[in-house]
Amino acid sequence: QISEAEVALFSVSSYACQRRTTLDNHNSNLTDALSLLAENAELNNEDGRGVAFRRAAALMKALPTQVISMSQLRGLPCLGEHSLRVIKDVLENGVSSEVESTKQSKRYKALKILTGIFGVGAKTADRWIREGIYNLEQLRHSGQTLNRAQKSGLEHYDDLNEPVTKAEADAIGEIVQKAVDSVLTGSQVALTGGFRRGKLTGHDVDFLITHPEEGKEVGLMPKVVAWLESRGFLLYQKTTRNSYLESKDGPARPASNMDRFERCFSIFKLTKGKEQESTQPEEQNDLKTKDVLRPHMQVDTDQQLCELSKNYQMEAASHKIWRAVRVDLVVSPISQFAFAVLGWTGSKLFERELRRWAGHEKNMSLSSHALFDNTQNKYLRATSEEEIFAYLGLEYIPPSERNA
Ligand code: TTP
Ligand code: MN
Ligand code: MN
Ligand code: MN
Repeated sequence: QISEAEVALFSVSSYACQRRTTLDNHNSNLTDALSLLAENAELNNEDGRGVAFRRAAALMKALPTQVISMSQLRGLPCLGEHSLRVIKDVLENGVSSEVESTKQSKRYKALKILTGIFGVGAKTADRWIREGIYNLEQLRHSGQTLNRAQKSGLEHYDDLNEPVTKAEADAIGEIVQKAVDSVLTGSQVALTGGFRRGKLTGHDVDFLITHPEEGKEVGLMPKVVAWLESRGFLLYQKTTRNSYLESKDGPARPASNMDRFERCFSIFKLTKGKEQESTQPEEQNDLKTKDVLRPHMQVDTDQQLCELSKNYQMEAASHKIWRAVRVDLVVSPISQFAFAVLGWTGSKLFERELRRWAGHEKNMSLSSHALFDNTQNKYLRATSEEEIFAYLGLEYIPPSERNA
């Protein structure tokens, strides 16, 4: 038993954008539990609950040591009744009963599997579940109409659910740089997203493309995509025009340079190993069933067949010389580049908290395009992330400490 006096109390700011959150998490038992409940809430379209659990998890990630007693949490922000109950359960019993029952639930498992398909969101997954579809096998046999993204997502399901490594992100970065150099000299490519924050793996790779001369970036995305496509680097792509002017989250803006933000959701075909210099990805080695299922093999039972099929799939996977990787490409004019870099570096909660801070504490509107001061009724120009933090009255937090 620890006495009151021995307990170390924490002092933590209430906005995640005021805190330094590295990848060094001393409370992963607690943050895993809270993150799972956040995810479950999001999968059920309960956004308010989702944010509450995300904030609680982010707060626990920012603590400098491991929490051992509830009394240490006294006075901390962001911890609601529900989150405290979950934390208490984990501290006292090693696990949270709510987390365990959620993990076991048929609905949660199905939502995870179905939203694991690129192009499938919580709403589509919910509709399928109501129609009795709980897994990929049932989906494949259901006769459901899938859109182009979902077809691609289903086809590359295993690859896309396999974490992307930093080495793979760098290899793709080289290809993107080459594409961009080829279509417009002087263009710049920046790695954003989780990899910019120092994460060792990610669910995708995010790039921001710009050109130092304002206006030169116009029309760049279709050219980059055409270059990549003609060399067989893309398994899927969907390019979207900038919709900034029509969007509700940005301030209304008269300038015309705002409708130039373009973005491309893609699936890359990444050749494994060091063959990256070759601009033409080689065709997959066709592994024939006979290589694994040799003629002399007797298959008597379903279990044997299942075992052989598993071996075959493992063999096939190990022979495959390429993998599918989700890649996000965004083109920004240089005048908005600092805002775009800040907006695309994440984490998602850090971004959400920056915008909340700007609105609630500074009467400003922050987006990935601009910062508007509602008091002075003007846009605040910036060419670096440091300037944006300064406008917001925040201490500069480097990307590696934005892992809220
Ligand atoms: P993600 O790629 O979704 O997340 P991540 O890179 O932090 O983590 P992961 O390793 O799982 O890929 O998003 C990266 C950032 O991009 C995120 O901070 C928010 C921003 N973003 C937008 O601005 N608009 C969007 O529509 C999306 C999806 C992301
Ligand atoms: Mn530490
Ligand atoms: Mn990412
Ligand atoms: Mn992304």
